[in-house]
Amino acid sequence: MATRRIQERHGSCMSASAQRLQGIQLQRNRGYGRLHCLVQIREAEFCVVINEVVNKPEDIGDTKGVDFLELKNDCEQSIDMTGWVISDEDGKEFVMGAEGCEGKHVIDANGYFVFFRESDCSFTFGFTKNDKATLKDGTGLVMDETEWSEGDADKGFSWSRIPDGSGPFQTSLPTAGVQNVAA
Ligand SMILES: [Ca+2]
Repeated sequence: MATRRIQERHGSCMSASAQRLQGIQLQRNRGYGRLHCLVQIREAEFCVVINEVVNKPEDIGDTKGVDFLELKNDCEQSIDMTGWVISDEDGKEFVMGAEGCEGKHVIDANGYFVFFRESDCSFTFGFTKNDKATLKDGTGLVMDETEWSEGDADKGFSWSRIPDGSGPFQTSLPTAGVQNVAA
């Protein structure tokens, strides 16, 4: 599975736009250049995961009772997620960096990025008690996905990775923009 995804990524890398390849220096030696590009893309894109989802919120701090989805970047470089997509089980989609939101979806190195439902430049569809969140990059490849059912994240709780970025999803306490906390 891992090999297949890397090969797909290689192909998308070689056909990507100049903007997408910003910061990547292809070498004159084509063989080396392809390898270099492959490594950079993989490093950049597998850094970001879905870290937390809240679908039946209560007013907690600044979250004000809205669904939210938190991404986590586990790498030492910021990543421009323009063109990336968040969707739910029904296939409703939100595309980052669309008109009016250019440059607003950059996740800091080792940082969090939180989308509050119906905030500026965020998703507008709602997550339900039985649902799924998917994160895709600009080429349509799935970066991360999580699915939950009733009882996993009841009102007042969230569905998040413990520990952040790498652990399995479990019932947790809502922690928008900060480290996850088990329930
Ligand atoms: Ca969190």
